Amino acid sequence: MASSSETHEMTARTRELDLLVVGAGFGGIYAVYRARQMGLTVRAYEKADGVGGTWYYNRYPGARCDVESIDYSYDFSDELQQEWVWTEKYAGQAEILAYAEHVVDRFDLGRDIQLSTLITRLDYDDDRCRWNVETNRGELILARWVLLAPGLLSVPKVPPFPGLDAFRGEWHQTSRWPKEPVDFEGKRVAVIGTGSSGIQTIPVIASEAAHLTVFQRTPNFSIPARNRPLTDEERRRVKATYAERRRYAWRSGGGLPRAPAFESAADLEEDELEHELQSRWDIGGLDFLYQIRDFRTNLESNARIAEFVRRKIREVVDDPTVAEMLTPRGYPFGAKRPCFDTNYWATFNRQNVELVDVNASPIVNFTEHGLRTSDRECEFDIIVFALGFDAYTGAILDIDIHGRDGRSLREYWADGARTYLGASVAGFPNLFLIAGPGRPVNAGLMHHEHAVDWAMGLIEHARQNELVEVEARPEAEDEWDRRIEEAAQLTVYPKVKSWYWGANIDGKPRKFLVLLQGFDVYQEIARQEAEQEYRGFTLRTSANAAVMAGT
Ligand code: NA7
Repeated sequence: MASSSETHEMTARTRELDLLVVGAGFGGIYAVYRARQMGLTVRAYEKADGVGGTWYYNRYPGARCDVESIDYSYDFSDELQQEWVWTEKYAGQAEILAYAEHVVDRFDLGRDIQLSTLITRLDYDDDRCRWNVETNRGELILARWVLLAPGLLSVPKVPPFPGLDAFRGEWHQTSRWPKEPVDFEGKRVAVIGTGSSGIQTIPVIASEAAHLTVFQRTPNFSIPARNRPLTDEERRRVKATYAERRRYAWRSGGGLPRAPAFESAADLEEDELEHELQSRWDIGGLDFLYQIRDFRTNLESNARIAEFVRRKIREVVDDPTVAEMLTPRGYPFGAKRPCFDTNYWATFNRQNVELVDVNASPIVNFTEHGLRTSDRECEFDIIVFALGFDAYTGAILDIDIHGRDGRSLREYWADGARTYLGASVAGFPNLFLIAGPGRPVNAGLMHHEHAVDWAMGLIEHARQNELVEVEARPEAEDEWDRRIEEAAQLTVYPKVKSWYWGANIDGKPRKFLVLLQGFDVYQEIARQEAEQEYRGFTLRTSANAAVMAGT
């Protein structure tokens, strides 16, 4: 990491870079590695005082990855994947953060990562074909290329409840958890929100607190993760075949080394379906989620899986009224991101846990000692918000970005995000997006590696052809927009309000934010784009001279 004396010196001067990277999560870390390999001068700017992005911030009790640890890791270095020892099937936050820090140390990337620095503004200089970049520390950086990797789930949804200032107890957001442990022992605690973060943290908090009240708005589908330690034998087997495992993942639709066992649940006999679902339910996690290919496109198939999960809730939860409150209805399984849990449903059998449906009893306001719902007053020592994120666009739009002719990205995206390939935006030359809107659902680090490699391929193309500017064409963007919309309409995703289309944030435009065509399909499109010399881009050799016909 940059030492404080280095940092002080850096603030005193203007810096010139080939590539400026925003963020030092897994995307930003890999970008620094790749850029250095290409001989570019590069520097990543990270607002936190440590690397790791999501895994730096989400330190809440129970935070764990929903992708298996052996797959939620970089593929770019076989030495790295052979050396690193994952201890659990689904790694916890601390272990993933340790992995991120290890990668930075192992490849000596820290000297090109500047911590505790927020990128506040980007201005494209049309004449010089470069970006002028400002930080919150008064630095000015001039960069030929900018790569935005500020995280797709990194801007927390602000608690929208009136009176929070009046509350005299402690309150925390799962996604801004303090480094020091929060002591729940003997405390009256509230958790608001039952998405993935809420579902992970509720069982842990319940086991420590004197009393826990869970405020739920929408019941969620959840699958037991059945996390467990990995054995030496499992690790040995994976390491012996890592290359093959990765190859398989690269070619898959989900970016994971998994093939569904069945095409559809719709045409299986009742007994067979029950047997298959149960056997994978017993393994848990991704084995259950990815067993049937068409669950996100075939409503009949989907309904049978959904009903199986609903029955599981009734089997576990003792009180039928509570079981019914916890049961997701009225939207398909997988239309919101399904959660993986450890003892979530069983937690509601504990004497110290209570469930409140905020649709029946809306939260009216916070008070000095707790909160008031429409029908009662509750007192709490600690309140935990697990309200989700301004996904995909939040962190990008937090930066005041001005492209060609001063065009503001906030204005350009006022009706919803538009990109070409999820990688580039018309009017914002020489700027790449790594994990923003318009890409396939992100299942981990290989998505970041692909996004960075592709951007670097275009930078290399520019270097070889003496291009000063590359910029997505508006028509290519229109076509990409249509593709995203059409792909979404073939699935169950639009059938529920979710962060996949901005519906969790008041005032955010409703527009589908991910490409539901699979990682394999996306890679093929991106490969062809490169092979056809970036037809969707305008390429310029000087500020005003396009080198492609028709531009
Ligand atoms: P999510 O999945 O967006 O979940 C947020 C939860 O908070 C969800 O249950 C929301 O209910 C609830 N919420 C949001 N606003 C309110 C208000 N105003 N009142 C009551 N409840 C509210 O975020 P997570 O952090 O759990 O997970 C996000 C992803 O991060 C996850 O999928 C992983 O990929 C990592 P709603 O469903 O909107 O009714």
